[in-house]
Amino acid sequence: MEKTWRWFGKKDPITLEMLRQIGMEGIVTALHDVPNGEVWTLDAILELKNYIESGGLRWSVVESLPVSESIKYGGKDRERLIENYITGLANLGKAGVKTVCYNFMPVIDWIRTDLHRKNADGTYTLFFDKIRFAYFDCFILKRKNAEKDYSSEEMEQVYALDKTITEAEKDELIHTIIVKTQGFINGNIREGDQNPVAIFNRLLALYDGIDKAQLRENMKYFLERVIPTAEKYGVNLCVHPDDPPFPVLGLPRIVTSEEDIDWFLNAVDSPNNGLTFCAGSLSSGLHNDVPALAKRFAGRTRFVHLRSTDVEKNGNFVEASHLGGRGHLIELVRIFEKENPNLPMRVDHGKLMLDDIHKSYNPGYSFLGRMYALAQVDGIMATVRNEMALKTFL
Ligand code: DNO
Repeated sequence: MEKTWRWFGKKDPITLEMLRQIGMEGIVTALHDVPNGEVWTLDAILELKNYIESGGLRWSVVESLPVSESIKYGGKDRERLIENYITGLANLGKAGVKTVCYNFMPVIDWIRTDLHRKNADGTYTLFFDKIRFAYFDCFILKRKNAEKDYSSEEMEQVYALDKTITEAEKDELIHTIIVKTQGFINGNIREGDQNPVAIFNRLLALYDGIDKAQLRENMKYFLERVIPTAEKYGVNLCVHPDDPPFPVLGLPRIVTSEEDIDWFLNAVDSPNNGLTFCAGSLSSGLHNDVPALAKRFAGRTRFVHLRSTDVEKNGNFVEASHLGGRGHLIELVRIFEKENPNLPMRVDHGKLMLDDIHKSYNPGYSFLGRMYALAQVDGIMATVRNEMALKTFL
C-alpha cells in the first residue's frame, strides 16, 4: 500500500517538509475553502496539486468531494448540484487526481461525544458514549419521539444524567457532536455559527419521511449520474462507511454492513464505484467482522483507512491502539497487501500525546499521535512484505 497522510492544506501547521521526513509518499486532501456544492475548478485543483508536487509529494486522494444534502434527500436543486459534482470530478480526472472519497451520511458525518478521554498512560483518545449521545438527542435537540430509539434501561440512565449534567457540559456536548468534529471537514456547521442546535434541527427536518429505502434510492440515482464521468476520466469514487455504522437521530445510514456494501457496489456495478475501507468506522459496529469484510471487498476497495476501536457491550466505543481492537489491522494489511497491493492507505486518527496535548489540531488529527500510529503500521507492512517474500522463496 502507498503511505498517505491527511493534510488540511497550506494552513495546516503540519507542513509537507515534515511529512517527507516521516516517510510519506502521498497526500490526502481537499479544496477545503470551496463551499459545499460549488464547482471545483481545474485551476484551483492544479494550483494545489502543483504546490503538493513542489513539496516532493503527490496528491493521491481527494478526501472528500462532499455530496450536498440536497442530493442526499432529493431536494429541488439536486440536478444543479449533481452537475457541479460531475464538473468537479471531470476536472480532477483531467488534473490526474484519480481517487475520490465521499460519504453519503445525512446531516452529520462522524460522531464522537468526547474528544479528550484520558487513557491510563496520560494520553487522550476519542470516545463515543451512547448515553450522552441519547441525552443530546432527547434533551438538547428535543427530537420528537427520540426516546423510542433507546431501551428503557438506557432512558433511565439518560434521566439520571439530566439530574447531574452541568450547563458547561451541555455546551461541550453540543460543540463536540455538531461543531468541532464537523466544521473542518466541510460539514454543515462551522466554529462561530450562532445557535448550532437550531441550524442542526432545521437540517434534520429536511429528512422527514426519508427512510433507508429512499436514501438508497437517492444514492443509486447519484451514482448512476456520476459514475459515467468517473469512468470516462478514470477516476475511482470510493464511499466512506458511516461512522458509527448504525442509524442515528432518526436518520437512516446506508453504508454500515456487509449487506449495505454489497448493495451499493451492485447498484451501479462499475470498477469506478468503489469503497473506502475505513477499519475504524466498520469496527465500531459489533455486527461487522472487519477482516471478513476486507477479504470480501478488497477487489473493490480504492482507499484504506487504518484505525481500530474497542466496543463495550452497551455500544460505547473508544478509538483503540492501531495494534489492537476490533479493526485487526495486522490481518487487514496481510489481506490488502496480497489482494490489492497498490492501494493508497492512510493512518486514521491517533491519540493526543506529548507536546501535542495543548495544541489545537483538528480532533483525531494531531501530529505525534498519528506519527506514532504510522510507525506501528509501517512495522506491520514491513513484516507482512517480509512474510510474503519468504513464502515465495520457500
Ligand atoms: C473523520 C473522517 C470522516 C471522513 C468523511 C469522508 O475523521 O473519517 O470525516 O473524512 O466521512 O467523506
